[in-house]
Amino acid sequence: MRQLKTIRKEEKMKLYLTPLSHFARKVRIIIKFYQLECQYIDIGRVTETSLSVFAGNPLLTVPVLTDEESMIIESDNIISYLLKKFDLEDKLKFKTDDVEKMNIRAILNGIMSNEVKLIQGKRSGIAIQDYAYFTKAKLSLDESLNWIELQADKFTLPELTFDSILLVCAIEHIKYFETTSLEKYKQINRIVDQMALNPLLQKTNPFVLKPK
Ligand SMILES: N[C@@H](CCC(=O)N[C@@H](CS)C(=O)NCC(=O)O)C(=O)O
Repeated sequence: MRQLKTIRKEEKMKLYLTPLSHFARKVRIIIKFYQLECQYIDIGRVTETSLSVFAGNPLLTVPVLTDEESMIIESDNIISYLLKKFDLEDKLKFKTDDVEKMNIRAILNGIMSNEVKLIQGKRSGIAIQDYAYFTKAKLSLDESLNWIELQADKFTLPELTFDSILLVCAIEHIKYFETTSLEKYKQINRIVDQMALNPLLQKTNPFVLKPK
């Protein structure tokens, strides 16, 4: 029994993901930034329905982190767990109780979720423009981008922060999947173009991971 415990303790952390997942990308950037040891498990397709594929996550979503006996779900919870477990200095300014920042994060996460809805809808083969559910998701995506465009001064360039990482993950995913036009968002494009030069962000860019 004791031996079994030792073996388990030596097991690497595992991050279940799909390579292009923007939610998983946030976590991967944090793992790379702090040079943590972690094995990446590509689950294949997010449309999988088996619990075991998602390491037991009943929401059937990625990312999922497994570590020793724990299973952690939700990208931001995983980051919080990593910072606490490894007693990491919060160099990327992840921790916050600033309401403006919290709203920016909620809206960027919402953009990412609405994009998942639209992509999944298209993949299922239905004419998504004919359904109010998807029309609203697209409207919310565009309204949220308009809102973020007006918050450009809250992103402190050229410093790499969790908020700028989140913005890059959301926007580059939209660029890759062409979910909506980004042309009019001058401030967002300016920030993302500047941040995207960071090597950590470059390595996890969807266009680099899976060139079109
Ligand atoms: N709020 C979750 C969102 C996770 C999520 O929606 N992940 C997508 C992949 S990017 C997924 O697994 N979707 C599966 C599905 O929608 O069926 C997080 O922050 O981790």
